[in-house]
Amino acid sequence: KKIVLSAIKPSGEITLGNYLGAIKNWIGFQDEYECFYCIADLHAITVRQEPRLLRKRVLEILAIYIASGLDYTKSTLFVQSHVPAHSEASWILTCNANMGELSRMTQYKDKTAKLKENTSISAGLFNYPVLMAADILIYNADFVPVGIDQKQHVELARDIAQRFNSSYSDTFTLPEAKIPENAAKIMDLQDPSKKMSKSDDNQNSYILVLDPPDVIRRKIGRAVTDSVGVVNYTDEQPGVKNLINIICAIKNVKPDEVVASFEGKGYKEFKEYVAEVIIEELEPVQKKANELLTDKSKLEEIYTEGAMKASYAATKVLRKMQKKVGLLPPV
Ligand code: AQP
Repeated sequence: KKIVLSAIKPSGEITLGNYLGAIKNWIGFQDEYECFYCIADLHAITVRQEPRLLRKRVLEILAIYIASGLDYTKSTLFVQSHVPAHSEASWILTCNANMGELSRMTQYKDKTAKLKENTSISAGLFNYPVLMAADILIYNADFVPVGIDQKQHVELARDIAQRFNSSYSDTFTLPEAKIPENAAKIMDLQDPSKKMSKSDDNQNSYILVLDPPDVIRRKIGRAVTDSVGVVNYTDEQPGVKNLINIICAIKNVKPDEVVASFEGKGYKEFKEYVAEVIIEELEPVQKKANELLTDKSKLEEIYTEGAMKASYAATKVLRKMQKKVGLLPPV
């Protein structure tokens, strides 16, 4: 079986962007591939987190994973920091990555540009893609389902893998990004020129998977549109285009069909429809996730089992890496 790995970092609560761009697409891989789905808490701490909130979110994400249809009896669901091989492999790969390629990463450039002046930038943020390369390579993942925003990082993982393979000897599978057609990128509701992000300061810019229906209606109602007043699918109307993309990703329909069904109708009606589509999609997920969150011991059981399975796979590759670079066998 081919291997799939993907992750979400608990740097905020899970957004509709994460759900449509990532989780929803992961579900279909479970029968065909051996899947590892991770909660990347070590990636989250590249930016300062409130410790109590971080712990809470990790459990929430696990609950959302399961509630969305990830099956822990088929796939390995685990927390990154529970598998020390990620950190260990990351160091070895850091020594095989170079400053130049890391400086070219657009996510790093965007994130640092967004930080307020005089905020110090952690070396972890710079090294983020190397840790991600470790996440991918220690499972010998063939496919990494991600949104388009993460494609560059997967390509870097591939470059690092190729370099390591040719400097030492064949060690890693070369991973490929798998980008969903429909939901490649969900945009910010307040500024549709940038992607929807869970760590945004403005709560109106995103829909959270656990947002109650009235909050979803309010946020969609406030979503920025334009003065054209006609539902069209065009780059000139990025706000409306984004809402159409959301519908298409959820309902699996084509933009033209959505446009046709709103001919002669205004934005108010259109937005009400968008909100109902989102609510209908998220309600069952919320119900199941909230149920799971009432029994923390079951979630602990699931992530403990996941950590064991993931460690088993990852440690095998890590040992190879250690040996090839010349470290003594572990004692
Ligand atoms: N807006 C989006 N549309 C589609 N897919 C998205 N993803 C993130 N935002 C969107 C996909 O979700 C997966 C997990 O992402 P992540 O949490 O590891 O990192 P991120 O891409 O940096 O996510 P955020 O929400 O923007 O977090 P912050 O604000 O903390 O940086 C990835 O597959 C990503 O493509």
